[in-house]
Amino acid sequence: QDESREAMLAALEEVRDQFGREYALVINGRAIDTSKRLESANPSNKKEKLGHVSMATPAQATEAIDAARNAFKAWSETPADRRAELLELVAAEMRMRRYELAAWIVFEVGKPWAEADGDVAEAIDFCRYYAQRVRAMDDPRAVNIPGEENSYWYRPRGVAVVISPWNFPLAILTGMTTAALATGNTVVMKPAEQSSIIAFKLMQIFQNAGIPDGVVNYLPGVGEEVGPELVGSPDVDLIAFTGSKDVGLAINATAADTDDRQTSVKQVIAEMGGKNAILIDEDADLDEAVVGVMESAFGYAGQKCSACSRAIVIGDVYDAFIERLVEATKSLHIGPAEESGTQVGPVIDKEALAKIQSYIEFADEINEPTYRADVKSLAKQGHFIGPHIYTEVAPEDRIAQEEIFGPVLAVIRAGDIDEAIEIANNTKFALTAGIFSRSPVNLRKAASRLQAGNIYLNRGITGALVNRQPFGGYHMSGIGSKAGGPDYLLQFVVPVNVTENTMRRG
Ligand code: TXE
Repeated sequence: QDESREAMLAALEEVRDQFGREYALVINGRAIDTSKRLESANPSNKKEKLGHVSMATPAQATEAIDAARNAFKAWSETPADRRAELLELVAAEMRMRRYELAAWIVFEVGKPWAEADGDVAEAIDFCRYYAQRVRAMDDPRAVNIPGEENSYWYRPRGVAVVISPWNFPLAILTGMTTAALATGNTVVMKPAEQSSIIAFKLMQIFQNAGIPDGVVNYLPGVGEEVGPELVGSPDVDLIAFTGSKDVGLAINATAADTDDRQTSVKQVIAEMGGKNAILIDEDADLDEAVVGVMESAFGYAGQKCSACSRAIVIGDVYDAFIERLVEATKSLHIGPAEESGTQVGPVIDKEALAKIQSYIEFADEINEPTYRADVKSLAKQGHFIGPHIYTEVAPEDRIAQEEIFGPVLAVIRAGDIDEAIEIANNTKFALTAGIFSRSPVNLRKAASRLQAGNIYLNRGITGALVNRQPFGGYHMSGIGSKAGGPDYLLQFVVPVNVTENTMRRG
């Protein structure tokens, strides 16, 4: 414990010494500066500038796609075992640089220590798991029937564009990119503007591992500016996106627009938002429920797609639950992400802060929150807004329907388990859900009827371990199968069946 604390403190200092540097695009292994630069800032301390990142132009997006296209043949013919080996080298370097990478996540996206460390750990898990899966896919299963041999082969789709969000700046970018690379595709990475330096560190690690030039390209840029070229280009075969519903739907529409330039129908994988509910019934262990709801709602200031933004309380435990939840929330330590004791840090930037505040102003008009943390002093130095708990919320209220992506929890009453499940299912999202109960009947009803891709019984609803809880939802929460699961890689390839008449075998 002390050792990792010392290591983290040292890493934070080392990373501070690196502030102020310039970061260029990397296309075909070459660093390319551009005239437009974005300054990356520390959300915990607005005055602290972390560095300048070149922003790509649409023409450079085309260049990056061409580089990936030119590198595709050799990479797709690289044996799966070699591709897997390179990903394992990537994982090894991440493990060696674990504290440095976590420190960058603390500074660039305001994630407290433990969660930043978890982000790095998840990135390592993705590399190792996809390396293992692609090896398993590589031996074509021969399904023999007399006189015939059938075998299954996988072809990579081609050039993949990966567009990632800032809230899991290393894990999600790594997961989507290594899934594409493991299966023989080549990649253009377009990281979120707010986490481009972390993405640069990942690019460095890919290069250090020996992934050939052009196989993966680093294209920081403003989504609205380079997005149309990245998504519309006829030389792009797959788009893997994680981010907001609105952008995901726009990408899906552009990708479907197959004018006569297109050479393939693009595969789109989109992980989008959530409006996730935890149910608490009369048989719940209230202390467990309070911790589970609080951590899922206010961890990383509620900036997780899997976060709990609705607590649906059944029957007469409602008052007891709220009383304990408010007491526990009051004890949360709110502060700069770089301080070891911080449990709730800032939100990502002033635009996010303004969006959350507009929801709070709207909610205050209906009823004052039962609890509102006071962060006045912190708000002078960073983008801080503390946990808010609204009670007696109507299921159709905006704060119970729309994704706020901040530390705002709506508590809703329900008469019984059936009504609670109906309320939980009544949003356009279907990402995560949970229940705290010791009633086998209610647990079974929740597991069989809640509409969500990931359901948790008697524990928090964030945190999906790679290979244990493949992650992803449906309805407006996503398109495609579950990251970190066995089927995920199948979206990046085309299965090919080969049938041989063995009677003719020489
Ligand atoms: O999203 P944005 P953010 C969701 C989360 C929230 C949102 C927050 O619920 O709604 O993402 O992340 C690029 N064409 N999830 O603000 O704005 C942009 O540059 C092409 C759910 O980052 O959608 C960035 O790289 N690209 C998820 C990326 O899209 C465009 C987990 C995401 O930006 C673009 C994490 C355009 N027109 C966050 N406009 C899950 N379900 O797992 C922007 N971008």
